[in-house]
Amino acid sequence: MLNKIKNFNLKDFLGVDIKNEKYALTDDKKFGKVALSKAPDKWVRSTCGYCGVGCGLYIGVKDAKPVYTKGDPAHPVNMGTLCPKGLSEHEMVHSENRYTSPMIRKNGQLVPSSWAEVFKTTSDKFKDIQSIHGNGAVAIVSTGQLLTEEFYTLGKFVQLGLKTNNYCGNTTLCMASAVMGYKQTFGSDGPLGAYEDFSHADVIMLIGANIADNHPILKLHIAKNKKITGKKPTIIVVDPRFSKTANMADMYVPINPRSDLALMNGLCHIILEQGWENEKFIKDRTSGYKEFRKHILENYKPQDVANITGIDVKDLYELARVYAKAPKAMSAWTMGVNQSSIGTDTVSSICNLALITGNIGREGATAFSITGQCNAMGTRETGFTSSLPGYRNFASSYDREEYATLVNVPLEDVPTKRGYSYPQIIDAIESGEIKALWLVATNPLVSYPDQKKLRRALNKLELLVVQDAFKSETSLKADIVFSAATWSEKEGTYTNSERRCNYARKAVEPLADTKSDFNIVLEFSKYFEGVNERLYPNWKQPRDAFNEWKKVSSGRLCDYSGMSYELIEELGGIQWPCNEKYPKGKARLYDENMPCPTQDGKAKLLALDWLPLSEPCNSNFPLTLNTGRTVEQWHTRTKTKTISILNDLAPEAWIEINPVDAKKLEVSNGDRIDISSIRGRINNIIVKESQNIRIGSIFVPFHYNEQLINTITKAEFDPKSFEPNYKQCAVQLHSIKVPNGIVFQEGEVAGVLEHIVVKDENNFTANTFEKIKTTK
Ligand SMILES: Nc1nc2c(c(=O)[nH]1)N[C@H]1C(S)=C(S)[C@@H](COP(=O)(O)OP(=O)(O)OC[C@H]3O[C@@H](n4cnc5c(=O)[nH]c(N)nc54)[C@H](O)[C@@H]3O)O[C@H]1N2
Ligand SMILES: Nc1nc2c(c(=O)[nH]1)N[C@H]1C(S)=C(S)[C@@H](COP(=O)(O)OP(=O)(O)OC[C@H]3O[C@@H](n4cnc5c(=O)[nH]c(N)nc54)[C@H](O)[C@@H]3O)O[C@H]1N2
Ligand code: SF4
Ligand SMILES: [Mo]
Repeated sequence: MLNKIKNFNLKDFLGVDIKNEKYALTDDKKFGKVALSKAPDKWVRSTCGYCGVGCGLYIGVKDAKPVYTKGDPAHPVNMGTLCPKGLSEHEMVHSENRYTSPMIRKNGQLVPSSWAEVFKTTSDKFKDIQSIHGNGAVAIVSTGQLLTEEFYTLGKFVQLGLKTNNYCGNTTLCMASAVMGYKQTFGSDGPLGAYEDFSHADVIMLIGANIADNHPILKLHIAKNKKITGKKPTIIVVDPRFSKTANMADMYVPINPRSDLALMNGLCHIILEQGWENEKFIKDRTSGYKEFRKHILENYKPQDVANITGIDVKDLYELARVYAKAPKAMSAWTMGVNQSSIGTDTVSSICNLALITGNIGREGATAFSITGQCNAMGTRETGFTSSLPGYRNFASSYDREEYATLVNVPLEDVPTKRGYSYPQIIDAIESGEIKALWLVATNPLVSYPDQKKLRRALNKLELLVVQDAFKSETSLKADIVFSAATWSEKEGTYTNSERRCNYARKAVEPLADTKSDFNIVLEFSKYFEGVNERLYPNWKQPRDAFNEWKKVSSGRLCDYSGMSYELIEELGGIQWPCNEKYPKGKARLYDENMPCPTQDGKAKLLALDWLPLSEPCNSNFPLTLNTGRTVEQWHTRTKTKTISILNDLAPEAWIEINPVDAKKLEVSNGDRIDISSIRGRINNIIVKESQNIRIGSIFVPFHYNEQLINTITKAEFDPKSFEPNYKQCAVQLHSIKVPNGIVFQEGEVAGVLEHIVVKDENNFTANTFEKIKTTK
């Protein structure tokens, strides 16, 4: 790869004479491929700020504004390519939806203010509340979308400055189950694999991950596989919905909603029964095998698993054979797995399957959690939410002492336990225990489940502070807005799904009276006596935070000590750990030479159980609601709704519904219907008939405030990770002709796809979808 990078001619690609071909800024104006009026004055090398893939790009700047983005051909993640969001990213920076100054609520109206006024008002109120109700009465919820330097600086301020441990992030809505699953299996968080595993695996099993829409650039690494291995990998897609990604599959597994844990246990059962396991690997590298084996053989018999998952016994055998017999098999998952009330255990069950077949720590053999936001990893590592910085354990006095010494704070300042998680914070606001909430780069009034409960809680707050770059639904309800700078206006690092730390250069100055999140925290801390001097001695720029983070992470699993901004740029990002032993980083964790961070250095095989849905369909709410994303929109659309090339393609929400169910409602494509659950109702959503969705299920994207699907989703959380069960709840649909919705006949249940679908030769057989039926 490095050779390829060196040989690549950037000049030909960009059509500009870049002075330093490796990672240059240029002010050359000769642009062959760009209209002269749009030709940037300079190109600045940076990183995409949307998703966890972490693509390298160049930002074209003209008249001090970002006007262009181009994929960085020298970057090993995307090799010059960008997805539609990356390609239009410059457009959001100057959208009309940006804040241009801090805001304060006066006489019920949000009006422009000064930094001095918002900092003074907020700090006075925080101090007031903390002196009356205790430090914990101020809570903070942040995000996976700041730079690592910003997370580290913010976390330090919250825990060691404000001294509240009621600190969590929107990552709890997203990656928390992967974190806790990795922790309980391997002893620490940390995605095991690398993107190049997609290029080397014989079998790639994607579970609840619709990469075609949500991580499109990963497909490039799958596309390289045939070139490298000489044959096409077998792609297995496990998803109750025939997603765009399922179109790429050789084997599509139409699993019943949220039955993945049972599927994994069932596959393990067959593998153990058939003797297909890797005995040596199990003996040398895992613990807990005896108990695990007994549990699986006794409780997950193929017929029982078939009943739970809706996958035929013979198909289960075929799937187990294909995975177990592959020299290199990898699994990768995202929200179809994490966002469940048994998400943590489902993650560990995927790891169990990889462990008993020895598919860990080798090229092409891994159990890989794909991250969502651009810097979900950064916040996981720098910590202060579910762990102390550097994956240190709150409960370990050694870890606390080491951290206190490294950053020169009194030991008693370091929290001894995790505070409330995100949903617990919302509960504590509702019960009156928490009085002030500071939200940083997250928009819960669209993204949080069970909006009625959330709104009840937010109404009880004495102070809501929102730090956002855009006019989000939540910031418009705030008492105070800290107007943030955003991507391209600030400098620092993002760490992607494969633990690759990428450098994002600042290309332009922050818009109007906005400040980078780093500067906001640094300056706000000055309003608390002695805090700035104590926590940030002589800090002026993100590099100061990065240097401390290098020190704090040194010797830990997520070791950044060998990195520098310069080396990161030179190598096209660096995968941690990076230290004396691995000066250029390390592609994958837990290979033969790297024990797991458990007591015995081995990974744990865990005996885990599937649980049925807590809200199964019933006669009033006979359908299962699945929610998720589309390629054109980003989350709550603060960044994408003003970009016409994206928004025009997906301007409003829709209900994806099987034609059989549409017929029952007497509706067809383009009609509008209502949707309800026990928690609420939303009106007038457009119908999109599709064979891709099974009978008895519907899919609605969650991006749209105008058709707010989180009014309907359930506030049910995984007890280990606190992640919401966003992907399944019971709903009804109402059309004009059938206002009371679908009624099932006596004994009739929602249908399933009859068989696992295997691609013959090049394509799915034409009758694939004829197999969809309603079972009686
Ligand atoms: N365009 C775009 N890209 C994004 C984002 C975005 O908003 N827009 N967001 C980013 C973020 S933060 C994240 S977290 C990722 C999310 O990326 P993904 O996880 O790929 O996204 P989702 O659409 O939420 O859900 C993935 C799939 O899970 C399936 N699913 C539902 N229930 C089940 C189940 O019970 N079992 C299985 N196996 N599958 C199930 C759904 O049908 C869906 O196809 O995307 C990132 N990339
Ligand atoms: N029903 C349902 N709900 C879901 C999901 C689902 O699949 N189904 N997925 C969940 C998941 S995985 C996620 S990650 C969440 C995402 O949910 P949110 O975190 O609420 O989504 P975003 O729209 O990304 O919010 C980020 C906010 O940060 C602001 N922002 C952008 N750049 C900056 C910056 O540089 N600084 C600051 N201070 N602010 C900035 C944006 O304007 C935006 O308001 O949604 C969750 N909600
Ligand atoms: S795949 Fe993700 S990181 Fe890459 S360009 Fe698209 S949004 Fe940006
Ligand atoms: Mo996410």
